[in-house]
Amino acid sequence: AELEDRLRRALERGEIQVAYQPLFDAQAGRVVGVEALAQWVPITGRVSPEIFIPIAERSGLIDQLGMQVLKTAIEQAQKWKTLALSVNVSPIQLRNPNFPADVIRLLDKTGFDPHRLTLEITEGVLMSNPDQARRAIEALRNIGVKFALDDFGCGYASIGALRTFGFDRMKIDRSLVSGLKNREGSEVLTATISLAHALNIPVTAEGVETPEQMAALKQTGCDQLQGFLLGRPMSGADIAALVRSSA
Ligand code: G
Ligand code: G
Ligand code: MN
Ligand code: NA
Repeated sequence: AELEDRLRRALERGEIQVAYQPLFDAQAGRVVGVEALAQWVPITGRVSPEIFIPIAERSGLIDQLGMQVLKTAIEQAQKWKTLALSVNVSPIQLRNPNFPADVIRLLDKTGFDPHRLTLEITEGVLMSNPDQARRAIEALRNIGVKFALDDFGCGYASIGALRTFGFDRMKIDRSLVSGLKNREGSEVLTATISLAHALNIPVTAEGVETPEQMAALKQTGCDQLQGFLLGRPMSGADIAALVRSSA
């Protein structure tokens, strides 16, 4: 509860920051977008999102946190003109009946092009309350917002979910990418990418850490690459510099 109180105060003071990890077109090698990642760095030392996101989810703070991250990221992305923006959305947020209207209001107020925005969700949300999730996804897709199925291959994400919910992108979990080192792992990865492409869904590979992984992913026709090899989460200013240097 101590951490929860501190998180509540940090949110009130606007102390949750956002880092941006670049997303690269696999063939052209250019930066085509960023993933926004929430960061909390109190003077006592950085707290990992793997700690504070679950706290926010349990304590009812996730709606506020999620909208703060989205607003910060949109305002930042407006300075970049064309880069696509991906933002993570918690299953709890998607279950909130106000979520679609809140996002639409923010897009209206900022004038941000909905087509530049992708919301990343994990399959958990589709299991627990599929009808509510479907309504929220439909309402936002109607105005042009895209949806990515995050962490594919680590849990029980199904082919069914990919089709039924009409995802615009699949993000392959980094555990599948690290499995590339053996033959079985690389066949699973190739099959996963073929599956997405058979459904006309482009694929982003996460957790690309080595040149060998990058080469193998390009070879299999993976569309986008993300990972420490290509770029760590960084400030908005550093993204602008990276775009200038990679243009
Ligand atoms: O930044 P890092 O890789 O440590 O993030 C760890 C986890 O926290 C990832 O699963 C990521 O999706 C999640 N995460 C990061 N930022 C946000 C956010 O703004 N909202 C939600 N719901 N999850 C986030
Ligand atoms: O669950 P999600 O895909 O949103 O997680 C994003 C998290 O993955 C971020 O915390 C980010 O720091 C982390 N991440 C991004 N690239 C890499 C990578 O190449 N290796 C590892 N280990 N983590 C990564
Ligand atoms: Mn993500
Ligand atoms: Na992911």
